[in-house]
Amino acid sequence: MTIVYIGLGSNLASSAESPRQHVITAIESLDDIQSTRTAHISSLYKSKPLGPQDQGDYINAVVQIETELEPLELLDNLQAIENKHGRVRKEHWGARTLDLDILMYGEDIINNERLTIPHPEMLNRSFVLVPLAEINSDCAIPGKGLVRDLILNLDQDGLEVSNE
Ligand code: ROI
Repeated sequence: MTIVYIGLGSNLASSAESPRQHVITAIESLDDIQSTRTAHISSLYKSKPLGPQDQGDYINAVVQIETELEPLELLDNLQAIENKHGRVRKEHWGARTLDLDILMYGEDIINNERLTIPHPEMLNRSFVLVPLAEINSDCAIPGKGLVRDLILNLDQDGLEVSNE
């Protein structure tokens, strides 16, 4: 059993669901993955887009799961959930209906064509580290340090809990 952290993000509605609804139903889908259970769910956060500004605000969250799946098996399951939510891969750093990222997989450091873990961008992203610290205040990123220390250096402009 491995403890894994998943980052979720959405800023695009589909015909069926708002960004908030995409994140909520994705969290439900995580618990349906084989040999996997959900342990902790952060609040939903509203965040300003990182990258191109001609896109809407994001809803972000982080979930801690426990899984028996190998990293690439887990990735396959996450991509199936993204596809179910109508995820279309087009513009790099553009709007998306649903993004599911494996942030950390236990203490593992993984570098292959499909996965870089710990997620290379998470250190710079308050919309990842703040929800992560909410569900594990002692969380350490392999090779990088404590999440609560890393947060001190980050701009948290426009990040707010949004449970409306
Ligand atoms: N910006 C925010 N605020 N939240 C995200 O989840 C997010 N995801 C992305 C890019 C386009 C980099 N910007 C984001 O992939």
